[in-house]
Amino acid sequence: MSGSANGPAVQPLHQCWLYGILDLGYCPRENLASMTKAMLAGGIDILQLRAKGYPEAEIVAVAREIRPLLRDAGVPFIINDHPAIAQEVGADGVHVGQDDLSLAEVRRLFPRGLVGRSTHSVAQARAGAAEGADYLGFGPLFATPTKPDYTPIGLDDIRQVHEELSLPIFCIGGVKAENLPTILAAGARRVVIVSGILSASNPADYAAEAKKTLTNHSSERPCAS
Ligand code: TZP
Ligand code: MG
Repeated sequence: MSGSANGPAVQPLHQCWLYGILDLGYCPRENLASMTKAMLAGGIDILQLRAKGYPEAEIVAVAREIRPLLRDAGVPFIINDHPAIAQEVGADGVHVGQDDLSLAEVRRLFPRGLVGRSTHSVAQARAGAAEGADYLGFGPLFATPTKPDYTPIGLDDIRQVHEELSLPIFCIGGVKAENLPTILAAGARRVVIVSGILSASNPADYAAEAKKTLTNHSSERPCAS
């Protein structure tokens, strides 16, 4: 655990393998707290609130509802797209895409937390690392209804991006418990799973299965980043 600008210790990024996203497109408002608890019970290491198209006041309300659950679990809480909301609710980090603010602008609005950047190519990943992101998303590996307008990049660049860059990289897009071994064999170390967990009949069990695969893999390769 490491200290956070916003209170008690949270798990450091280098110990985060399974990144869960609480995407409001998959989870009705009344189930958000129970879904968060299920994700935590399943062992997710870091959680993002993604609320595309929601009014800012609603995102703040949801963030305030789930914030204590994550703090109690020592799991970093990331807000998608909105550094000012991350600052307002005392989140541990913010995640931005290629078309969002520059890292400098994000850090001006949200000075002390983690900043993640979505990347869709090796060149974008290099740029994200160079501009000082704390971690990267890399994908979508496969076509996914969660982010339908993006061309999948496949598995071929995963090894290269990990060889070149030393910050934590979370592979994303169509990652499921079932294809995780293939993705890890292609060089991935960390992943984001959205619909796989949120649409599972038992989200906690689903996350736990993925987490087990990830931790077994990382313990077999302890020196890799
Ligand atoms: N960024 C790239 S792919 C993606 C995001 C947010 C969605 C991944 O969702 P899923 O359901 O795990 O494919
Ligand atoms: Mg964005």
